[in-house]
Amino acid sequence: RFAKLTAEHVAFFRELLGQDSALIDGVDVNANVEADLEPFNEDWMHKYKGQCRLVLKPGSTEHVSKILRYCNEHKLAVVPQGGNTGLVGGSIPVFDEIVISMGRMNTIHVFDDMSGSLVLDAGCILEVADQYVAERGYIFPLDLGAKGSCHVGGNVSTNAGGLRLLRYGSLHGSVLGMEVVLPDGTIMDDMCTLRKNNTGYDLKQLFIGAEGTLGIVTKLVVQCAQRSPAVNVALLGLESYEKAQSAFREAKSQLSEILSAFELMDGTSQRLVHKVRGGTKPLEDDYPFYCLVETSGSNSEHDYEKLEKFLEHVMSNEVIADGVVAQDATQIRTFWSWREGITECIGHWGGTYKYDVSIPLSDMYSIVHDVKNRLSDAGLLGDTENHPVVDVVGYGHMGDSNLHLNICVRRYDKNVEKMLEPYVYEWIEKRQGSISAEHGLGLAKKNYIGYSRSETMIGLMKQIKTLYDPVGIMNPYKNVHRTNNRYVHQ
Ligand code: FAD
Ligand code: 2HG
Ligand code: ZN
Repeated sequence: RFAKLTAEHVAFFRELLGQDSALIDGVDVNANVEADLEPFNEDWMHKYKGQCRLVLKPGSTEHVSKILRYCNEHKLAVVPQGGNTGLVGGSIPVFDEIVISMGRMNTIHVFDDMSGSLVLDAGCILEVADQYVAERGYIFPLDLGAKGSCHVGGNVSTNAGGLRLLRYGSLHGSVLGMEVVLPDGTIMDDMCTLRKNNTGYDLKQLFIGAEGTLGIVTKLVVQCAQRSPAVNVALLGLESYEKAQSAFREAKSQLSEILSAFELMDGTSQRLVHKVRGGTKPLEDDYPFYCLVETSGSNSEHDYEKLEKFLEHVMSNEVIADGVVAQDATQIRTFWSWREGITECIGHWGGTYKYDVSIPLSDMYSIVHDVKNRLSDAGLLGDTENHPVVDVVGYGHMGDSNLHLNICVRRYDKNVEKMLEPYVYEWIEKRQGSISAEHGLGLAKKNYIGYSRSETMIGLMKQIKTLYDPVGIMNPYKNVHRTNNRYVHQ
């Protein structure tokens, strides 16, 4: 239903963008740009591959507007791309959609050091934005392992949760304003810098988590928080998942307002990180579970004392088997690296099947046991090359009831996939969980939305999609667009 890209289309874009470096033209068969196109056609996990022949790199909102208007009129499908670190294939074309890469739009415009509001382009790298506000005593309200590459526009479009949602809340709360280009080229300017604005429907909310299916986010206003001068981190070793739950309860009650992260890592994930990276483990012995507890407050001594007291309490009550508080900033970074490094390390053997799920805490980890047993019983998990599955790991944002179930494989394999899907989704549905806590639907989960959303809601989502994007050019084949409500059992 889309038009095929021609040299004439490319000529229009070339003239609009005005410089050769602002586009990669693979429509011209003599251009020899295969290697240049490749990074835009492949995702971070090397799992999804597209066949895009044209990458456009707009330098301004006006460019984005003119590109989309033209594409809409000529029925050319597009995929917005930020840092391309998404984990559900949302940023990769399925066929030959045009990639609109946002990296050139990376200006930080204004920071108000009274209110903490930051105005910046969607293509700014998260870490750069955080560094900018750090120099002014503030913190960007989102942090995640891909911060060195992901864009703030990509973060908002996936509604990324990250490591400190527990403290700073979701982007639905901290994004104050937004500029978006709609598929027909209309610029929606809602660059409000105020915290309160109940004037009619809050339209920007629709674009938070829309995964580039409704428009292209070009600018943002983000509410940043005061950066805490005192950050402390403790690492706990625990004998069971039940004990991890008790530790979380205690942390909330004893650390209350200074608690800024509570992350869970199972023993398998830490074994795999150690196998890949080596190094000295923060705790001497191995445990089935680890928790990383972070506090952020204003009084270093007082916070440190509080954290030590908490540690003594959970240790003397045998909630934890061992625990250690980081002694300096370097050790804090080291402790975090055992958590943030998991995603990269577990991909080391070839690939990972990823399930990013929300489940009530009491049940959260049992899915890891059930999946592991299922794959073992099927003879798919083992130590030899003949076994596609290396291991099954569970970790994540315990403070938000968000588990990352990862099946670490030597190769992507249809037999493994059949054992996992729809089994995992059915498991989650039975417990009223969510099949996508923070990574989105993308291509990976678009057919499974019915496990977490009712038919009525899916119907409304489709109406919204049709209203905003009647021609359907925005990131087609992803999210709710033209999908079945429910996976059909083979
Ligand atoms: P991309 O991958 O480029 O795009 C993601 C989606 O957004 C796509 O559908 C794309 O079309 C759309 N999009 C991108 N930019 C725009 C725009 N300007 N306008 C409209 N649509 C756009 N996620 C979490 O939630 N929490 C984590 O803790 C976390 N940790 C991660 C750690 C690692 C090591 C990695 C690799 C990923 C992690 N992620 C995490 C996944 C996460 O979704 C992304 O890292 C990030 O939010 C995506 O940003 P990006 O700029 O790379 O977007
Ligand atoms: C994290 O919390 C990210 O580290 C990535 O959301 C999770 O790799 C994953 O499955
Ligand atoms: Zn996560």
